[in-house]
Amino acid sequence: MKIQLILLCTFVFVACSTSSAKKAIASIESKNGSSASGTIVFSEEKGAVKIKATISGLGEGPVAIHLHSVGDCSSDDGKSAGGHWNPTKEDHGEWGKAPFHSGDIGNINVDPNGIGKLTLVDQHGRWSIGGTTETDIIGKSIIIHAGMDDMASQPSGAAGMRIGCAVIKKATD
Ligand SMILES: [Cu+2]
Ligand SMILES: [Zn+2]
Repeated sequence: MKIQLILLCTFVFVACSTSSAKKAIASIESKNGSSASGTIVFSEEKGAVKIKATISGLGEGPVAIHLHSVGDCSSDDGKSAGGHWNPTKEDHGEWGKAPFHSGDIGNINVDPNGIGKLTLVDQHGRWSIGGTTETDIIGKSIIIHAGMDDMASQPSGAAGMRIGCAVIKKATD
C-alpha cells in the first residue's frame, strides 16, 4: 500500500512537471448570419488562467462575451451552447464583483474596423484548464452577443442574440 502511494505520487509529480504551461483554444463560428470570426486562447501559469481574444467581423460595440455551459455550437442561433456557465450557482453579474457567474467575462470594445480585443487574467480562482469540475473551462463554450451585457438583468445581462460561438478545447503543444 505504501509503495503504491509512493509510485502514484511520483507519477503525478512527473505528469505535472512535464506540462509547464497549460493551454486551451477556441475558434469562433459565426451565428445568426453574422460575420464574426476569430480565435481565443487560454493559458494557465502559476494557477491563474489568462484569456486572450481577437475577434473580427463585429458590429458596433461594446458586445458581450461569456462562457456558456455546453460545448456545443451546432445550432444556427448558438442556443445549443446553453446558458451562462454558473458552477457556483450565483446570480448573473459583473466579473470580479460577487455575485457573478464564472462565465461572466463582460463586454469587449469594438474598434471602427469591427475588431474587438480582450485580455483578462482570472484573479478570482474561477477558471482552470483541466482542473476541478467547478473550474475546468475545457468542454465549455464562448458566446459573443450582438449587444452589450448590462451586468444586472437576470439571467444573462440582456445581451441580445448570439453572433458567435466557440467550443473550448485543450491545446496540445
Ligand atoms: Cu452569453
Ligand atoms: Zn451570467
